Amino acid sequence: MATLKKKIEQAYQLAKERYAAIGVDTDKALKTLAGISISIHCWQGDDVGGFENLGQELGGGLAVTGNYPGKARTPDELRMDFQKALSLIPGTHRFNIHACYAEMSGKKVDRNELSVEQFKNWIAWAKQLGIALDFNQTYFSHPKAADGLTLSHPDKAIRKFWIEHGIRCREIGAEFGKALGKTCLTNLWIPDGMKDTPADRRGPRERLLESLDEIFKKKIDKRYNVDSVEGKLFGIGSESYVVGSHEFYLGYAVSRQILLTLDAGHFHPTETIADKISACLMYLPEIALHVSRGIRWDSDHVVTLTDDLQAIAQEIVWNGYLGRVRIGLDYFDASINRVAAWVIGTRNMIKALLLALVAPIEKLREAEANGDFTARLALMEEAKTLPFGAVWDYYCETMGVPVGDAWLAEVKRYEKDVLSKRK
Ligand code: RNT
Ligand code: ZN
Repeated sequence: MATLKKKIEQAYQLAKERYAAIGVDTDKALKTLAGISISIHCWQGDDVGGFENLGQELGGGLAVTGNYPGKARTPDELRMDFQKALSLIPGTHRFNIHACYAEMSGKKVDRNELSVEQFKNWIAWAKQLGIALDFNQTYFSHPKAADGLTLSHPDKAIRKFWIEHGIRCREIGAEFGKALGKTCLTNLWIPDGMKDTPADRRGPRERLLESLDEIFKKKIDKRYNVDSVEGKLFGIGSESYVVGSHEFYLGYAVSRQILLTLDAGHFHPTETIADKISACLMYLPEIALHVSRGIRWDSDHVVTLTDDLQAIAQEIVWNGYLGRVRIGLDYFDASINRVAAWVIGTRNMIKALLLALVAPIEKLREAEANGDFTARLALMEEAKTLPFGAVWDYYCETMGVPVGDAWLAEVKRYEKDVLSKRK
């Protein structure tokens, strides 16, 4: 009887022939796939808690639901959990941390005074793993953001505090980039908005624009850090008005030539970000994504292999945008095993990219160019049942990670040995 490894290889050979018949080179697709890094968000590991211990509830209109046992309580636990997740995900990926994951080592350092000091353990760890880091300013879960306003706050002193925070984080991002040899993306999202109909939509936007210009005034070497701004439609407590809306930031990013972050959960429920990618990239050199899955609202569910996800991957791959789209994940589910949540969402993102890479895009384009929309639709539908699973299994096997649901047993073991002992 052939070993499992042998069977996976045999299945791959058959699949490879099948794909070759429609002009798709699966070996080449897998090579490309291995070069794609996903920026995996730290905050799935501890329900967006962070380590500042300000005694502050999660703020900024963000909500995590669920109380599955075993969440990371310390930076070391978070690092350990993430390493477990990484061992079950094929490829080399990035870790995306928030400013509130600073390690204070006994000192109390407020957000406007943070420096690389508080992140040196993160850097050392990333270096040891050979991964890159991304970064985010934290404009929530803080007394000075308790009223849900930060960079657009009417109080100048509060704005100043948050402007300082913005600058400090860009400096820290640059240190990440320098230390790890991979450009850090520092992503700015603020919760600012209003629960009920505002009388003044203009003032806060003018103040936000001014604050952002202050933050981005300091020139930082683009080899080390690049900046992005992330808009949103609404949040909890900001249902009627969000200062940093999509249009606001699209205009801002284009006029300042910085990156724009499109979060899949930040638009109307039936609006998807896939179609926005090629439009934004007409005017921006690079964009960033927060791939998420909103259910009825920006609920940040674990990313699954939906049509939406596949459409996002197709837009990136088919348009040749792999070098211009920084793919990041953004979800937080506290109702299931958090390591599993990382693994499921990231493996799905990678699967979606692989599906796009092995699609018969040449044939689809040809049909479209010939005005043969019948063939385009027929080929797209037939492609859905090609032996993709065999290619994916082979990828996992050759990348040294569990094939199929074998990773789940690993996570269960980790839960039993480690997570369940956390009280
Ligand atoms: C909030 C934004 C933002 C956050 C993280 C924690 O709606 O999506 O990206 O999820 O910064
Ligand atoms: Zn986001």
